[in-house]
Amino acid sequence: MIVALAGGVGAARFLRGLVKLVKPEELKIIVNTGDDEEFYGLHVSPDLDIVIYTLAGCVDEERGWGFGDDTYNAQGILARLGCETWFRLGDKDLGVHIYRTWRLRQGARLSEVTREIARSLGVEHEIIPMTDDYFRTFVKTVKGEILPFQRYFVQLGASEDITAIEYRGVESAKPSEGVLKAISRASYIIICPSNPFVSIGTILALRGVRDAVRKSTAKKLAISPIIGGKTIKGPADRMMKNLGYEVSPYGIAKIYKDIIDIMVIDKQDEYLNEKIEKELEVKTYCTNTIMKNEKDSIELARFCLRILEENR
Ligand code: FO1
Repeated sequence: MIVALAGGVGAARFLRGLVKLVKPEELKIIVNTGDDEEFYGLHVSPDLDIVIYTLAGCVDEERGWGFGDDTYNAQGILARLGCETWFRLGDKDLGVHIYRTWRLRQGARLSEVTREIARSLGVEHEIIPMTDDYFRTFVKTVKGEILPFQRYFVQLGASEDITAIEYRGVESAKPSEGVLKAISRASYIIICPSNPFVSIGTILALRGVRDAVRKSTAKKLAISPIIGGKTIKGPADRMMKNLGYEVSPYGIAKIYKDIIDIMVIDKQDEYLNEKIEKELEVKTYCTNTIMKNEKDSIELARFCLRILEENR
């Protein structure tokens, strides 16, 4: 069985390839919920939705989030009513958030509701929120403001340097049911190309998770979200620089050093192979990691599965 740890767009683009090669019963996808936020009283789970919509084939391909063919009538009215609309929620997307909020208020767990949403959109692979409990990522900017992640990322456009990342709820939030067991029983663990702090770092920060990954006998592989000193999407590059890490696959390997056996990096960064292998003792492989279409995603997933098998 394979366990994948996932954030938003980068992870979803990798997973759309992986699901073409791995049967539903052989894969569990554990997704970050630190970016979750309330808008208009509705519970929005951006990374869960990004992964679900992508695997369901209904995501907006260009943006990587939201439905591809959505309209914004509800937010048009909300704007007239004087509400903030900087976080774009389409009409179809709002339908999902209304359903999620309604079911949570009925007492359902986020993991149950996620299963219902995924199934109804035709996703067969298992998508598990990292926790059913309250957990929120906050970012402290150089100006001293402490902002919820979406305010920093979307409203501010991640335009300010940060000094710290805070995980609210981390002391009490438990990994959702089955997460620790899946990690300890997995043959392979794949860390998707996601932000190491606000996507994967949140999952690993949950009680027992980093330890479970470290102790698991699975072969563990991470795909670098940093390519040629930058991220394709999101603030990982800026955050790494601000927090004192080298903005490169070497910096990523350093963050995961204790929990991975293998790093997959882009061809552009091939010159770092030796440094990662020698200094960090993490086996490193190069390939194209830029996923412009489904074919690229399948090729990268096939590459990762092949090297995991070779290293078994
Ligand atoms: N990202 C944006 O840059 N602007 C938006 O208005 C926005 C809305 C949005 C709505 C639903 C959803 O599921 C995701 C959305 N995202 C938006 C993406 C999201 O902010 C981030 O990409 C993730 O949280 C980071 O993985």
